[in-house]
Amino acid sequence: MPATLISGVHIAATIRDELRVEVSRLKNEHNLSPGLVTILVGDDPASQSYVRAKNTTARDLGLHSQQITLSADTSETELLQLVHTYNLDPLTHGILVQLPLPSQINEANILSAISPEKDVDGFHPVNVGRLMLGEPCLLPCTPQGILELLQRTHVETSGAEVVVVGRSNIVGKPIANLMFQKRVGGNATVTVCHTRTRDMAFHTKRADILIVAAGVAKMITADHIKEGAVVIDVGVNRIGQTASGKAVLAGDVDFDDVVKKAGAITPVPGGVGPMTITMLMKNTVQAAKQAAGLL
Ligand code: L34
Repeated sequence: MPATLISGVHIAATIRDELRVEVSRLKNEHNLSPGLVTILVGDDPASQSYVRAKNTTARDLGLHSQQITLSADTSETELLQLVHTYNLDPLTHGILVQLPLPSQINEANILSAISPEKDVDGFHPVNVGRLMLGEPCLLPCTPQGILELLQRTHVETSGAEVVVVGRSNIVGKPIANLMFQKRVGGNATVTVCHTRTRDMAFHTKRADILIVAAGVAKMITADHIKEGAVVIDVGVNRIGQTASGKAVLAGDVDFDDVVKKAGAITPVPGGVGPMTITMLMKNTVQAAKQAAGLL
C-alpha cells in the first residue's frame, strides 16, 4: 500500500485559519496589529520567491508586513543599522533577515543584532540557547513546522526512533534537540547523520520517523528506509527548468521510490515549505502578544 500523503498545504491552511481568527481578535480586543519586516539582500531567485510568499501570507492573515530589498553589495554596517532601526520600532514585532547573505556580510553578526524578542526566525543565540534548555522561546520556523506536521497527523514520537539527516543550524540541530526533549511531540530517541556518517542506510533504516534536511536532491531511496516509516522531506532543490522557465523542484527524498515503502510522506513542493512560512506567521503573532504583555 502506498504511503499516506502528509499535506503541508492543507495543514498550513488549517493553521492559517486559526491565526486569522486570532489576528482579528487581537485587533478588535486589543487594537494590536502584529507587524513583520522581512529583509532580503541581493536578488537570488529562490530567496526572492520565499520572501515574497512570506509577505503575501502575512498580509492575507491581516498582519502588517513590509518587505525591504537591498542590493547585493550592501555592507554589514548598513544592514546592522537597518536591523537596529527596526529593533527600536514599536510597530515592528518580528524581523526576518533572509539567508543566505552575500559573502561580505557575517551572518552570525546580523542574527545576533536582531532583538531576541523580535527574532521570529529563532536564530538569535539567546533563542537557540533557550530552545536547547527547553525554556519558552521563539522556535525556528522549519523545525516548528515539522513538529506541527507530526502532531496534526497523530504520529507518536514518544519512544520512537527518529533519524535526522543533516546538521544545519536552521533545521538539523534544532529539530534533533526538540525531538529528544521531555515535551509533548518529543521524547524520541534521536540519531543525527551527516556527511561524515559511515553507513547512512544502517541508521536511516532503523527510523520510525526519518527527517531529511541535507540539501542533496533525491539522496534517500526506498533502500534507505524501513517499511512503514514516516518520512519528512525538508529539501527544496532546484534540479532544472521547464520550457517556460519555471524551476523544477525535488526534495532530498526520491519520492516516487520511497512512497511505495513509507507509511506516510511529505511531498516537495507542498510539504514542509508551506509550514515554514506559516510558522513565521505564528511566531510574529506570538512576538506581538509578548510585546503587548498578553502572554
Ligand atoms: N532567515 N532564511 C531565514 N529564515 C528562513 O526560514 C529561511 N528559509 C530557508 C532559507 N533561508 C531562510 C526559508 O524560508 C528555506 N526556506 C523556505 C521557505 C519556504 C519554502 C521553501 C524554503 C517553500 O515555500 N517551498 C515551497 C516551494 C516554493 C517554490 O516553488 O520555490 C514548497 O512547497 O516546498
